[in-house]
Amino acid sequence: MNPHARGFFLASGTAPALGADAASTREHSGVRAIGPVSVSVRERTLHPVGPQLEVVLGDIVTESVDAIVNAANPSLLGGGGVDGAVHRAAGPQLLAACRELGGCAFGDAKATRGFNLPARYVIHTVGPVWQGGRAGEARLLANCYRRCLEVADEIGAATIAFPAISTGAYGYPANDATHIAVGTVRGTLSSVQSVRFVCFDAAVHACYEREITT
Ligand code: AR6
Repeated sequence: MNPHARGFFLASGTAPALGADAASTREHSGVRAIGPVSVSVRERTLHPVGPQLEVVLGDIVTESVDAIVNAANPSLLGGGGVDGAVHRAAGPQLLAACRELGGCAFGDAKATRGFNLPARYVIHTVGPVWQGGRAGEARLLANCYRRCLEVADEIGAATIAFPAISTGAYGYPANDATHIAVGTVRGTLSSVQSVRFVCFDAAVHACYEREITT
């Protein structure tokens, strides 16, 4: 049967030339007809597992996503950088909500509502302080991204925006941090559909652009 006559599409997303022979199309490695267009099929062999990734330059507090991630400290009671911006934009109720959480360990993550932010939730995570790279910093940073995605699943957040955790006051080299951020998000199974990496400066943005296209 000619799949195109029945409104079939190719899982690779590549439209065949009109009139292409269906049998020869099936013979192309990695390309096969998988069903009518009205049916949504997730083909693991053809669609990489994981959310859609985007890199943007901007201020994370303006992001209209289900959850933004805050690069916090273990007290969860505010600070500078992203943390300061998030608390200012969310308003004083955020601090009150954070007090209820009783702090957060390095590499862990906890959620609050977003209050005055466009984002519905804030996922607070605590990245490692850079100490030269031999104090388990890479593992802790990967844990942050993994835990944020787990928490996003728990609260039903399908769209999420991350800052470049630990690359500011905590001193993590941006190149290495970016590699861990993108690699961990790509390698973590979750229900999150869209991840935006929001960079505040051009140098970090360039790192992400490079990383995401490799
Ligand atoms: N939106 C997006 N990214 C931002 C923003 C913003 N509004 N502001 C800064 N960045 P940092 P850390 C970038 O220092 O290194 C706080 O005091 C920034 O350019 O916010 O994890 C906490 O309370 C950098 O690339 O977080 C902790 O004590 C990245 O976000 C400590 O800083 C992270 O910078 C956490 O340090």
